[in-house]
Amino acid sequence: MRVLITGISGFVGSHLAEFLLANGAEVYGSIRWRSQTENIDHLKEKLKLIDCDIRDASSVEKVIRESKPDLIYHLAAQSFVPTSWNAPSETLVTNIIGELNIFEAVRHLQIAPKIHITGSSEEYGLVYENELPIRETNPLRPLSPYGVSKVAQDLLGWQYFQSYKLNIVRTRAFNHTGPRRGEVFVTSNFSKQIAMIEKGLQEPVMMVGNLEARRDFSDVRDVVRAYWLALEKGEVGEVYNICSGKTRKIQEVLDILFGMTKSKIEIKQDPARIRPSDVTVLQGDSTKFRTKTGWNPEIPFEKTLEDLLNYWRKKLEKLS
Ligand code: A2R
Repeated sequence: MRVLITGISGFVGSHLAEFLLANGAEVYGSIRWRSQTENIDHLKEKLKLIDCDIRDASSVEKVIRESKPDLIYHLAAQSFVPTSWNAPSETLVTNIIGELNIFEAVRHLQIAPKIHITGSSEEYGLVYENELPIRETNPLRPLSPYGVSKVAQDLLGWQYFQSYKLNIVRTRAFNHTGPRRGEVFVTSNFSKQIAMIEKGLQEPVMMVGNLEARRDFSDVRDVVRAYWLALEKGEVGEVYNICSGKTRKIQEVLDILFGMTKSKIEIKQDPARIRPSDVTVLQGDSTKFRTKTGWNPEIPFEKTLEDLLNYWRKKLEKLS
């Protein structure tokens, strides 16, 4: 089985690569010459990495021609919601045109890989209390340029399946975290700050944003297993939510992490961390996916946070 992962050097890409290698796949990955590769350095010997910028059609065609994939996991993206406010144009071009380039290359090369399109709960955006938990049929009312880009990716996947019968399965993953999560994401940011405080590299003051938001968290290792199952057992043309179905306040994330450190830490609100419009509650319903594939999340949230905190402790240890 030949598999291409775009954005393999990212957080999810590195975990998916680990999962696929452990399951005997031949793994190709797209990276850019300036990509940070620390997430996949431990796998480099086993991976076939090809230089590619997904905004460039010829570059995308080359990576697909060279890898001849049976499966494509399209993860490469501008993946961070706050950045999409500062760089909306780059977000839209990378996420939408990048995906278009993949579809067009597949058509042009006349191959028929299964393609996984990585959507997001941010597509749902504004959700009313009486719509919870969110099913795939919920209206899409994105509240950020990132959310809009993911809606467009999702609909483009639907359209290319309808128009050209490309074998596309779309998922909408809710929040996922774990070791190697970028430090701009809340769970990782809190964990890093605690590790810094423990080492005396930061005053014992935790900078926070909106602690009232409620999110539906899963472990990234459960999520990459879901992505695998989406192409194994999911139906082409369909879209599936991937989530735990349980929500936790961001305050609760902080409380769990504080329970894992001996440091006494003060909390301080940072206005820069409050978004222009934020989603209050995101709670998903993944019944459709579970019924189709038998997937269930297996890793408890406390274990996910513990592994993430230990990841940061180890990383700071290496740096010192
Ligand atoms: O920026 P880089 O060179 O470090 O690579 C990132 C890659 N990427 C690109 N690759 C090729 N051409 C581009 N123009 C381009 N822009 C970004 O996407 C990196 O390898 C990956 C994104 O990794 P993360 O930011 O860690 O995202 P994560 O959490 O792994 O998300 C994976 C997917 C995305 O579609 C998200 O929107 C979705 O899951 O939630």
